[in-house]
Amino acid sequence: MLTLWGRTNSINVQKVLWTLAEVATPFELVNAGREFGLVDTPQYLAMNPNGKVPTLRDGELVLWESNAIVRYLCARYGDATLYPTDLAVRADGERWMDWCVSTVTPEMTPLFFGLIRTPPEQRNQTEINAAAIAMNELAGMVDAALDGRDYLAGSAFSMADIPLGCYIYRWSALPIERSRYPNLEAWQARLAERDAFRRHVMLPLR
Ligand SMILES: N[C@@H](CCC(=O)N[C@@H](CS)C(=O)NCC(=O)O)C(=O)O
Repeated sequence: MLTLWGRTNSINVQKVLWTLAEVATPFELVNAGREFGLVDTPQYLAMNPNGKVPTLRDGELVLWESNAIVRYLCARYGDATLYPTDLAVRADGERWMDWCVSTVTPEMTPLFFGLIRTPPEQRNQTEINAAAIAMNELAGMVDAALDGRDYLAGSAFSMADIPLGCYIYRWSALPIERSRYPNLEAWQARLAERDAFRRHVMLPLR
């Protein structure tokens, strides 16, 4: 049985919970991180020296970095569309997964923490405003990429949709000004048809 360490309100853990539900693989969740602690214990640090969640164990394999876990689960337990066997389709999708970490996460982190986890009187409104403008532009790039295609890597739902799906949901639920992006909204509506997405990602922000 697989073991996942994490907490259900962590976006990086949500990616993994969503993926595990897509591949319908049983697992045990061990609460870890923030209020649950555990991540600074020697036992946990021996598995994940970052002291962060998520961490996944599958037999001998212990894995951290949420996107690496998503890729692994899709390759190991998914099918030829979830982990595309066509290398061009896979590369297309992997590009969006990497872009999510390198480009979207640095804007979404101050936005989410500033608005959801920081009391109003302690907020850095200048930082929040700048991140909101940057995120709106990035969302526009995703909207343009989705013009004429249903999913990020083409016509089928794949692992590529998971990390950005989590971030775009959060962005769309934040109390900020956003442009209307029809392709992006249609893609979100498609994701919202998936039980796994609704169960693990479409949750109140906290
Ligand atoms: N790049 C890492 C980031 C991991 C990360 O920053 N996790 C956050 C939660 S989203 C964390 O562990 N925060 C500290 C905690 O929960 O105690 C990944 O994608 O897995």
